[in-house]
Amino acid sequence: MATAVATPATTGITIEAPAVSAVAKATRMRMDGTDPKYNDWRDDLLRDGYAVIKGAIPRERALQYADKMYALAESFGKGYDRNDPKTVHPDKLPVINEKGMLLNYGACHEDFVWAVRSEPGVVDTFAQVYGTDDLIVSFDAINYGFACRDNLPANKPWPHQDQDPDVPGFRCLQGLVNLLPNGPNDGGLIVCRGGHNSSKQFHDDIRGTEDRIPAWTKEWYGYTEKGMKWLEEHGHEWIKVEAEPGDLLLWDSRTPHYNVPASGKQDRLAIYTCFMPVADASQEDLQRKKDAYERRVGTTHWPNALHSGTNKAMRNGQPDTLQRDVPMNDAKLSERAFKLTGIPYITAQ
Ligand SMILES: O=C(O)CCC(=O)C(=O)O
Ligand SMILES: [Fe+2]
Repeated sequence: MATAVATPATTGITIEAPAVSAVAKATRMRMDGTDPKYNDWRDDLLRDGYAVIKGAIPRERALQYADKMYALAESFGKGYDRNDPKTVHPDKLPVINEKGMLLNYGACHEDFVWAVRSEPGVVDTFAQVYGTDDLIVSFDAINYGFACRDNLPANKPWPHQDQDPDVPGFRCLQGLVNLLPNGPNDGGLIVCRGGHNSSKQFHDDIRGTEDRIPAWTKEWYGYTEKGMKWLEEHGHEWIKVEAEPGDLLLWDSRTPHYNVPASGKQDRLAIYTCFMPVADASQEDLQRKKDAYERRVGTTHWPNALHSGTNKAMRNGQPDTLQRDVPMNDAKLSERAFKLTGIPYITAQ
């Protein structure tokens, strides 16, 4: 089947990422039970496996990014209109999975997505965790958690961790920037409090005793009913994280989590932002990352581009009638944002 290629508009307003401020860097967090007390959100992260950094992006700017994100969904011209809840329908939207993720169409390289990734309050938070400014960022999805869900496929619970269960210890810190008011009924991230600290014990207990949920990558593990029971028996509670526009949510990749659908009238819009020190990536990783960047495709949340995606959107097993190989508004990267692609750290050509 032939597919029409939508020509992205080039007249959109380009958001340039603000400059990153200099922050006093602590040493790298150890995340292994030997960290000192920090008297800030880092203590929450260590204790609970997740933390909320309030106002990482100023509220007004977060709302502007939300506006851009709505405009992107409308730009496909399929009929979605943010002011008409009836248009929250798969036929009127680009391909968005039941979990709310827009994975194709170059969306993860839109200017506003890069602007969010390179917001000083976001980058500096990760710099504080890792004790370095030399960081790379994932080219991860953006999430439309629509409130009016009558015509959308169900988003059933998918408790998981985004880390190989056979490789214990802290390896990756995941993040998302929340763009709209996000209360108890507004959908979004739900985490199993303290699950990161029980992770090794959990996997040692459960390994080989259950039928594993199939995973497409080693860096993913799905919690079965048996696993969920274990977490409950070990005193872990599931917490729906609440946030304001501009808050940054962080979680340890060992912490069990998933997202829940909205049940009220408020949409949930989020942009995943996951960073790691460039020193933790190999030159091969950086080459793969460069390739993903140049093709404007996505990655998973792993910033070392372990896997990269495709911009080819598939709808019900067929290529979508609308395709975009490049973003509607390609980002003009600041020097700091460009460093986050990892490209300047490639030594061999
Ligand atoms: O949307 C969320 O809050 C969580 C998403 C998530 O768990 C993932 O992308 O792996
Ligand atoms: Fe996840």
